[in-house]
Amino acid sequence: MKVKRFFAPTMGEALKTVRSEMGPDAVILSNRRVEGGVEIVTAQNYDENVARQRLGDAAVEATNAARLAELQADQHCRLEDELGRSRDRIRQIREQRAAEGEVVWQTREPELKAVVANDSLTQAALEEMRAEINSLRDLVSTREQAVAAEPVVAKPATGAVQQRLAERLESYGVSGSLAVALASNHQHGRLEEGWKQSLKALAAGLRTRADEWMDVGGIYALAGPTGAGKTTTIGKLAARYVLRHGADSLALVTTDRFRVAAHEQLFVFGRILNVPVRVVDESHSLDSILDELSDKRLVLIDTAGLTPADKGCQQQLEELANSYHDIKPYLVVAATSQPRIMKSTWHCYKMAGLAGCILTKLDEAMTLGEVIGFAVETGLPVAYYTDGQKIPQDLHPAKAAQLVKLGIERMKQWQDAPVSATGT
Ligand SMILES: Nc1nc2c(ncn2[C@@H]2O[C@H](COP(=O)(O)OP(=O)(O)OP(=O)(O)O)[C@@H](O)[C@H]2O)c(=O)[nH]1
Ligand SMILES: [Mg+2]
Repeated sequence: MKVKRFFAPTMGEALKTVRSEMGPDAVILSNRRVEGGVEIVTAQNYDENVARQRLGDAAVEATNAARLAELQADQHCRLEDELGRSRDRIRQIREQRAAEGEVVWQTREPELKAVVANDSLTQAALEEMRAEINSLRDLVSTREQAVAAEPVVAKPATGAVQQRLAERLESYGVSGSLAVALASNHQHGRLEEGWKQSLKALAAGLRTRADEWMDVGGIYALAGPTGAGKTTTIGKLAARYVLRHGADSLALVTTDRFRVAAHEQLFVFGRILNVPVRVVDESHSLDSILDELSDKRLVLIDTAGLTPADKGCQQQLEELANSYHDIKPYLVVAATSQPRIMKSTWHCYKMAGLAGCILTKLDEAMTLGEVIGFAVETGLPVAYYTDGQKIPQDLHPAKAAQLVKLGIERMKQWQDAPVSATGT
């Protein structure tokens, strides 16, 4: 796992450099505005277990994936800054020595003695600096060696009840590490009490939005992998809005000019609902379109589902990140996608400054713990969830307790299902 920090005047430039130096699969650990531009910390071959072990004791603070990435980025910046400071001090000492050498050349014996004494002092300081740098290097390499040598998953020792609780949580669908973390909070009592307590903790960790987009208005962009349900969800949101507030104050925009007939589906929604649909292309920038739509109360932006490696994907994210309009990007995550894919998508899209997420295809998933755990671990507030193809009926504002309960029902449904002939 290689971590690297980048600075650039704009987010767009930073992302370009990241892509060219780190490749398309680099994940963004953190991004923030700094004086004169932005700072992005990225990682190649990012692995949460490795990150956790590199952090050592500091990893206890990493209660979720988002915090873990932040701590990893902080650690990298701190070590890099320390190394930079040590290098500066060595350079200063070298310059000082060179200057003193000049003086020595011109002095007589007593002065020479003094300079020699002085020189041995600077020599000692130099040695000290070298030792400092070496110890920092050792610190980094020892951690890397330890990571390579140790088995990656280090489950804390748990009692029998905690162990069974963690197993049950895993069959609910949450990741092994989240299951262990939840189970380890259950210190005393029976399995059923621990189960209830863990589900409560899961619901408490699941952030949802109290307000509805329909009521607060604004500009919302739906981003995410191909087939996640972005366009269908825009159709559902648009229909829900028109039913409540009419069609006059709503507009749809798409940034998808990369695929043939990409806008068709959105234009169909626009025609049915009598809502304008605008397309971002070479002659119409996203900002100019949003300027024209400034009288609309709600603007929904659809994006193309492209793979992170695709140039168009980066272009779209830059458009969202660099816009001077207050766009709130939401990640659309299908409950049917693999947890690893959910996480890597999040790492890729968070450079757009994600405001939250929408969970789709809950009706198709065998268990919901994966997608619920994803929202808990990333800390992304869930605005809506969808559980079918019907427009707009299958769109619902997210409520934490209700989602966790749906997950229990789904788990029971599969546990109670008769085992099929092929499944035995
Ligand atoms: N069962 C089910 N299907 C859904 C749901 N949401 C979307 N779909 C279906 O998933 C398929 C893909 O949905 P789209 O809305 O086209 O996905 P997208 O994210 O816009 O895809 P791209 O434009 O290719 O990036 C369609 O067949 C939708 O009907 C859902 O909640 N449940
Ligand atoms: Mg689409």
